[in-house]
Amino acid sequence: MRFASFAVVLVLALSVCALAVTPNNVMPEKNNVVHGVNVPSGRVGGEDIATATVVGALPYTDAGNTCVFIDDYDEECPYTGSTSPDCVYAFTPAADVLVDMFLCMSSYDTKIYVYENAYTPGVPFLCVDDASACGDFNTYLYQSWITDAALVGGNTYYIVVDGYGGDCGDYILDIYEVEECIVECPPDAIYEGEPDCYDEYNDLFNAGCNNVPEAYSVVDCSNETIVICGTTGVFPFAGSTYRDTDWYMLTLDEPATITIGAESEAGLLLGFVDMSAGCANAAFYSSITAAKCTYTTLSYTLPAGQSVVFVSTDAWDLGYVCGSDYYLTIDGYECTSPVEETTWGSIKSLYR
Ligand SMILES: [Ca+2]
Ligand SMILES: [Ca+2]
Ligand SMILES: [Ca+2]
Ligand SMILES: [Ca+2]
Repeated sequence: MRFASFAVVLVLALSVCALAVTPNNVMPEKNNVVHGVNVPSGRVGGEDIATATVVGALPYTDAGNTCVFIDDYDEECPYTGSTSPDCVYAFTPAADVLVDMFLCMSSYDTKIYVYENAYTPGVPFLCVDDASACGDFNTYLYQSWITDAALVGGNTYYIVVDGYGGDCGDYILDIYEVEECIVECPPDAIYEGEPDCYDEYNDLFNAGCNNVPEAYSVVDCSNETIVICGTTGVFPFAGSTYRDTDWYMLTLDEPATITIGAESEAGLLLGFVDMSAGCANAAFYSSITAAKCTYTTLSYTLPAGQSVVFVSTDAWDLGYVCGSDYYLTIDGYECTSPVEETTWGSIKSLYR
């Protein structure tokens, strides 16, 4: 996978400002700020798997400070080499259940991972270090959020609250049941046509400025309302974490207010990209995030010329599995007839 120079510029910019919203596809470099050791306020979770604190009924919440514990474990997702102290919870659901494990309200750079029934170092059942969607709830300091964990009744899940790099501090752990989110493709929709991503997927399909040569899905303007069904997701590629980015090209003869809307099985980033200077300055005019299973719209008055409607996940969260379905609606994108748009005066001028 090769990148246009624009992507490199963005990565450099992101290392300074990790929260900038961009149409980039590769996870930005993490800045190595450790958020300081907080004053230990208590010892709540268990020290290790053998002494794990038992989680009872859901919803469950607990809070404490990891600095008072010992560093027993670490897992890579995708950062390794952490020396952070950790504590452990154990949960044995009576029946199959879909849950979120939420550390967003914590005050340091957390990491969370889960073992199923046994300690399996190197191959955790689930692992999340940074969930940028936490930024919707708290000052984002790289906290963690496991979404849609499918737990099997009767199995025991060891949930490790850990940290990045060596960081530790106050945490709040919430575990709660969630409903499965399934997005159906509306009737009469057209299909994106990109295969579902997978581990080591090389996204050459409608990857826009994130690939050389550039690639776009060209939107047909002949339908009044356009509905496109596509898929997205997050995947490892060449040692980094990537997301499937989908770039839908619009070409306007004159400025027009376009309304886009989308609903997805993953958290989405949705927006209009300025393509007036090509990929060299591709950046959002306007963007919005859409929580999973929540139809969300955005309007913007685009100038004449080319612009892109961008769809991707809102974070480099491997919990956003490849093949997460979405549908995208585009309203206000109409073909303009050259005859209608041409004044009588200018037509006469053609025959002078
Ligand atoms: Ca650790
Ligand atoms: Ca983290
Ligand atoms: Ca796609
Ligand atoms: Ca794509």
